[in-house]
Amino acid sequence: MYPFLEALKRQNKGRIPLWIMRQAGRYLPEYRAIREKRSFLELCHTPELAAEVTLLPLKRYDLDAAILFSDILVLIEAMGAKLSFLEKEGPVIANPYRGEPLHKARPLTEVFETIRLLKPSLKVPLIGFSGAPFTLASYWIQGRSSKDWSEAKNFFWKHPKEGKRLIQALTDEVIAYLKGQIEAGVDAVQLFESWGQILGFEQFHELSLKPIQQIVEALRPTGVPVIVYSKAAAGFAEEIAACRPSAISVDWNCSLATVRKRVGKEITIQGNLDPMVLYQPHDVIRREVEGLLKQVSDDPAYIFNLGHGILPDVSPDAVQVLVESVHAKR
Ligand code: 1CP
Repeated sequence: MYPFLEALKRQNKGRIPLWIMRQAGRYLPEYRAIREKRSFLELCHTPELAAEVTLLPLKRYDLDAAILFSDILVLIEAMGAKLSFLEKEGPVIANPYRGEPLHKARPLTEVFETIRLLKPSLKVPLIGFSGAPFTLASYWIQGRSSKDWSEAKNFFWKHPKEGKRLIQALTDEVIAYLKGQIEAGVDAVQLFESWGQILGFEQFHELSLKPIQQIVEALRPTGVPVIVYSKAAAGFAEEIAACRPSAISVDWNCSLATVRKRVGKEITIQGNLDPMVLYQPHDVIRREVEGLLKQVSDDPAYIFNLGHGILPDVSPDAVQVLVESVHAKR
């Protein structure tokens, strides 16, 4: 019995399951040591290394799930984007998308191999993932991260036909990619929609929700639970729940109790501690976790997580306090 999977079936009576977005990241000294010798993309593309990095946080902490070490952007790289990661800047694409004909992605066999390597050594469920189509399209068009994503937004206004074609192609690729991960053995998958919040109401429906719904429907026959994380989009909680994923993952600018009232009982909720809490003194971390968990104390359909990825300079000791505080609860 895994509390993480039980919670995804809305019947967890065990302890509150906990995992942390970006749990195998730069806040871990052992991760930084590996990164001194290897580039980030090299880690993503080498199964032995990706598997080793996936396991790092589980060696340190009592976590209830592992998440595959990779990045959402390897899928558009496999479709032809020339991707690199620059030290201070993050992802950069040398050939941003301008409406060219689309090619099928190279199968990401190294990711599937990582999953196969990991499965026998794991004592907890393994989460696979993909970026949601709109977030992937935004990086591909913009070519890098952005505050306003004006290039990406403009593309969809100026070239609606090409925009729709791109989103459909990405939707098909995400489905195939996640099916491949499921065949290789992941126990659940999470969709990351990091930039949906830049869209207006109607475009959010068309470019974010519709493809997410299509992906959820396509994966339903596999029986593997799908978690949808749409950052800064708790305003659309009802609409996301209506896509009928197993779980909705929310960031910190909403209350879990209110979200539960809005989405009803037939869906699992994941979240939503503000990652900044981990910079605070240990007693503040304990207090904030306690306050958060009061809202979900007997909820059989709740998974603890941060509201977004853990930040790179958080102290590993703060994470220990966080894990202990959550598990002290139930
Ligand atoms: O070592 C390094 O310098 C790389 C840092 C790093 C890491 C550890 C990046 C670069 N990506 C990752 C891993 C990663 N990214 C995982 C692995 C599993 C985990 O431990 O959680 C996952 C699931 C992601 C997902 C991801 N990548 C998202 C969605 C979630 C989110 O943060 O909103 C996004 C937007 C990316 C793009 C990306 N990759 C890396 C960075 C710094 C970014 C974000 C850039 C930006 O802010 O726009």
